[in-house]
Order: sequence, then C-alpha cells, then structure tokens
Amino acid sequence: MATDPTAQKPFDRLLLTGAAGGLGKVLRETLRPYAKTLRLSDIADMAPAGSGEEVQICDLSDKQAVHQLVDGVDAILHFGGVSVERPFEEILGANICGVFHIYEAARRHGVKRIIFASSNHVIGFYKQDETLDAHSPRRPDGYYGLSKSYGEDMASFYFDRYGIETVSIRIGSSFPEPQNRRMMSTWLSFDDLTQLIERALYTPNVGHTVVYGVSDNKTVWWNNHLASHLGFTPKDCSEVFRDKVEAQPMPAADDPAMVYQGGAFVAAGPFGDE
Ligand code: NAI
Ligand code: 15L
Repeated sequence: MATDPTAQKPFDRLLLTGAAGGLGKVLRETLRPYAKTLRLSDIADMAPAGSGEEVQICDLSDKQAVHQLVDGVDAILHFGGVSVERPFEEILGANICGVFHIYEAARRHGVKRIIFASSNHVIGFYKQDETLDAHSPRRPDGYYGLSKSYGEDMASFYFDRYGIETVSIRIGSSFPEPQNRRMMSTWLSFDDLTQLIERALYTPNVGHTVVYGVSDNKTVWWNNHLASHLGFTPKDCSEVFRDKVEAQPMPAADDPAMVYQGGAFVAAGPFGDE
C-alpha cells in the first residue's frame, strides 16, 4: 500500500537533477507532494520556478557548481546526465565525473539519501531469455551502461564508507508507452516510476539497494526479490499496447533488438574511427 504523501513529508527540500529531461518533466509534477520544496536542476533551460520550486542551472561536470547545488537539500534524485550511448568523452563529464560530484557534495552537505537513475544497460548484454536479479553479474552494453555501473559502485562505496544510502533504480524503458517489441518487457509507466521513487524515499534502512524499474508486464526479465523490502508493487502492464506495438514490422530474429536485453544499445558505436 503506497504511503499517503500528504500525511508526512520526510524531506523539506528534494533535489532533482535532469529536470529538463523527459522523466524530469514528469517527476517535476508527480514529486510535488513529497517535499516542501523541489529544487530542479539541469544544464538546459527549464520552465521558471513555480510555488514550492527552485530552479538552478548546473553542469554536473562542474564540481563547484554541484557543491553549491546540493547545499541545503535533504535528499537527491539524480536523473541528470547523458541518457543514451555516446562517445566516451561525452559520458565522462556528465555521468562519471557528474555522479562523483553528486556523492562528494552529498557527503560534504550531510545528505543521507540518494535515488540514482541507473539503467538496464548495466546488464544489456544478457539475452532476452535470461532472468536476472540484483546479484547477477553486470554486463554493460556500452560506455553509457558502464557509466551507470560506475554510478552503482559509487553508491555502494559511499554507503559502506559514509553511510549515505542509495536506491539505484535500473530503469527499463520509461516512456508514455512501449515503442517496440522489446519495450513490451522493459516498459515502466510513469505512475509506477513515481511509486517506486516514493518507496525509495520512504523505506528506512535501504543501504544500497538495486531495484529494476519495470512495470507489471506479462513477460519480464528481471526479478526484484532482493528489493522486496521496498514494497514496490507495479500496477501497470504493457499488454494494453500490444496490438499497436505488434502492428510494427517484425525485426529479423538476429536483430539485437530481439536478442539482447539492452536491444540496439549493444550495437552502438564504435565512435571515433573516422
Ligand atoms: P533525458 O536525456 O531526457 O534527460 C537527461 C537530462 O540530463 C537532460 O535534460 C539533459 O539536459 C541533462 N544533462 C545532460 N548532461 C548534463 C550535464 N552535464 N549537466 C547537467 N545536466 C545534464 O533522459 P530521461 O529519459 O529523462 O532519463 C532520465 C535519467 O534516467 C537519465 O539519467 C537516464 O540515463 C535514466 N534512464 C532513463 C530511462 C528511460 O527509459 N527514460 C531508462 C534508463 C535510465
Ligand atoms: C535507457 O537507459 C535510456 O536512457 C532510454 O532512453 C531508453 O533507451 C532505455 O534505456 C531503454 O533501454 O529502452
């Protein structure tokens, strides 16, 4: 049973990075009940601050700027960064230096809880007929997946060393609806994402918990038994979109989108050979 967010607000000020992005725009609306103040940040422009909001432009690769950004917040939802496969140099500043800056700033400013937007691409090289849990060895499918894997290790280290707790959400595909056959398995509705974030914020003693962010789809590749303490019970299911998705041409059986959990990401790159 989801906690009534209006009954208690455990956090005065929540920081959301990546607030100008696809998920950030959604969470800007749905996270409103969970804090007195939402601090919204991105490198890109955002809509001006409304009631109960603060807007702060910040490049995650800028250590000093991130330290200023984190000053005064109680918990962080780290959704900012490069969200697709790109050359390593682009991933390095935003995702790898960026996640380090966020954790160091959290340590210095006494932040005790982080929700990290990890990705299914930390395990993207598994085949679609395999079922994984949070202890399955990671098999990143590119520099982007590697950066999320590094972020999870950063979370683990900062818990062991400094007691900063993190829920790393390995988000599947969080869009208004599944866009292809693969996403029939990986889809995470916005409502289920919001519920999962609520559980990640409210559940005590999470240590470093890894949870797969996926809706209650008919066929899923990920088992969340190791994150059962969160009490995440997804409500939505991709089946309602099946006819629409299956009206698309069928890809070849050996297309990465049909073979690997990470889909087309496994075949992106190499970059910089030209
Ligand atoms: P998005 O690309 O729409 O949003 C990411 C935001 O990060 C953008 O607004 C961008 O301007 C910002 N950003 C990029 N570089 C930055 C930098 N150096 N400093 C500050 N901000 C920077 O991605 P989306 O779909 O909203 O995803 C949000 C997060 O969730 C990302 O971390 C992504 O990796 C993760 N995720 C999303 C999934 C999805 O299905 N939407 C699946 C798995 C993970
Ligand atoms: C991700 O990690 C990306 O951020 C998102 O744009 C989707 O491509 C998603 O994974 C996916 O695997 O569908």
